Amino acid sequence: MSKQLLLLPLILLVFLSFNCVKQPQLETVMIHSAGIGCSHCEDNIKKAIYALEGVKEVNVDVEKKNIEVKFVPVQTNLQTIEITLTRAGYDANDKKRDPEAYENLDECCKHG
Ligand SMILES: [Cu+2]
Repeated sequence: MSKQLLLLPLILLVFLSFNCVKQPQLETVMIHSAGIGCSHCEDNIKKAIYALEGVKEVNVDVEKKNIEVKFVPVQTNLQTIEITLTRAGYDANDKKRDPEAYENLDECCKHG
């Protein structure tokens, strides 16, 4: 058997194991929350969402009141993230904030 023929399965094996450790495909969602008003809101939101399993990245646009979340789809989903936001005192798309959580926010974060 030639050397080349022996090398082929080895190359295939390396290639396959590379595919196995490949990062899972992330899903990106955009959530609108009218309650975002200052950088303190940004901290609150990041803290709450990063606590969820599978969340890889959270970006808050305070001016546009948008939250971009990147996550592993098998570990969490949009609905879970939205509910987490409402429990932190913030509206999330069409879901209304938890009034009690809102009352517990710092005064600077109560934007009506
Ligand atoms: Cu705030």
